Amino acid sequence: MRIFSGVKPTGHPTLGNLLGAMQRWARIDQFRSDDPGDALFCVVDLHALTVPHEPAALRERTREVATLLLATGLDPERCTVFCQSHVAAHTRLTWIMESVVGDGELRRMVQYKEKSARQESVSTALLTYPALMAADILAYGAEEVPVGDDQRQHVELARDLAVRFNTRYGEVFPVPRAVRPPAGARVMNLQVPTDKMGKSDDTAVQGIIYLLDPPDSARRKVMRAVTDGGREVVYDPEAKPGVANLLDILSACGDGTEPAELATRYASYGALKSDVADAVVAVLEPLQARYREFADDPATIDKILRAGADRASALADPYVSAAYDAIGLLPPR
Ligand code: AQP
Repeated sequence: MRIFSGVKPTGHPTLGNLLGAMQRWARIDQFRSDDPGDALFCVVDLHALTVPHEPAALRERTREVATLLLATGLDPERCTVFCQSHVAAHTRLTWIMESVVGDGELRRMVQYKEKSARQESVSTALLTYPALMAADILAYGAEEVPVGDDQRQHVELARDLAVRFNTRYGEVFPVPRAVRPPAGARVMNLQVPTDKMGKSDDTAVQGIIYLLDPPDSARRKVMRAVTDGGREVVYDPEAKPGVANLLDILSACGDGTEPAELATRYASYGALKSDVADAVVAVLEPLQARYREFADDPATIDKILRAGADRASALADPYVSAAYDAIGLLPPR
């Protein structure tokens, strides 16, 4: 079974990225086989070009995200950690994916609608982003894609494209499926609990916990989280999105006890917030300590990314060659 997932260096990674995806990737890595080619985790830097960006900031964020991936506990001996732009297979396969996806399908993607509505001028790359994401997944023949809820629609499209390609041109790609975490699949902004906690969101930043926030600041953000009317602690995401978000965070940071079960343990919002703050700080502190160790050793990060890209290329090239062949492109002789 092969697993692939990625994170965009579009901002400082957040608690949402950790609980919805990165923390889970590190656990998968610990429990799986010893073949490092079975699980691939990628800094998807090409995806960061779909929105306006500063080149110097992109380079910095790419390094930060790669370092954080290792700090979560991903072991480069047991999985493959690399940068998307270092592996040519992603862009080579994107063109093939663009030839099988309809423009209507791309325009229907929720993330495209939301992000294009916020921008004055929209790049073609923002529209074709899901074709690149399908290529990211299919280039490795990945079967499982562990993601947060916001990426499920894109994985569904990758699934459709795999089936369509295989039906039209012959079996090349395994059909992937999205895998969601049991808790923390959609961490919401602490100030606007109806909005996702997003790393590229520059509004309501007091509601976003960044993974490298000083613990005191993270604690303050939790204690100031918007809660809902009434006083009763119940898990009701519709009627009480603020409280439900805190319970989800507590569940994902802790031992996975169901949020509804956790709710029964609290008689006040204050006690709940205080436990959520403790739980968040308990997750962030060791992560930040490991981050600092890796950040002090950039040569090791470079070496890990280089080895990861070499391994990833070797795994992807046969799928890309098979797709080029199946679709009728003459192989070089
Ligand atoms: N709030 C979240 N809750 C749970 N999971 C989340 N993820 C992202 N936000 C949350 C998951 O983290 C993985 C990497 O995310 P990404 O880098 O692809 O996307 P992002 O952080 O959503 O990216 P942006 O650029 O910052 O966009 P916005 O501003 O829309 O948030 C994915 O598995 C994702 O599901």
